[in-house]
Amino acid sequence: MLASAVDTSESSEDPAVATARRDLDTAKSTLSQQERDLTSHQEDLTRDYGPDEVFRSLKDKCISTESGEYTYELCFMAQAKQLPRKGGGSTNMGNFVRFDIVHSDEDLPVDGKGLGRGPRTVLRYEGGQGCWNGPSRSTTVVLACHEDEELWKIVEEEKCVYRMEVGTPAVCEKSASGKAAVLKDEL
Ligand code: MAN
Repeated sequence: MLASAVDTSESSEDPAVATARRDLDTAKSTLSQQERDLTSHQEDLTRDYGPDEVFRSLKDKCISTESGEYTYELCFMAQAKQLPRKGGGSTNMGNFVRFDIVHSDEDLPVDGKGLGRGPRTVLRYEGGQGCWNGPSRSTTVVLACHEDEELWKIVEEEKCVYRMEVGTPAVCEKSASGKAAVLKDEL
């Protein structure tokens, strides 16, 4: 009896089957990536980006400034941090929890980098790193109209309770032409 000329071992899979198997693997990984993207877009749509979604443009944006021994970093709708200038680990000053409004009653400095008078939008950050013998760190970020994002001022009002003053075009009133206009203080 003649030996069969056909090799039936698995290693010599028909090339068409091997191609189909590869295509299937690629399609599966594309599908799972798209499922992850879908979940993240769905989550994004249910998040609060404030009145008229004006804060959507600030998503994933961070600004920072140096003050005392720290660099302070603020990521809009995310987290506020203290980074020691000498190096070392950062301290979480709170995670964004909600929008709020406070009434400001201050003279505007000559350079315009301040809160002025009137209702001002606030971003509240809570549940940061625990303070020794105290509460977990929290930060109130008061926003005022400015041509770009700038962290003007940072104060620790009480131990582990911080307040930042920040300029951003996101809170400027729209003029008739739809362009951002600097808010004028009313007496
Ligand atoms: C660190 C900083 C300070 C804070 C103290 C509290 O040094 O987060 O802002 O006052 O811890 O122990």
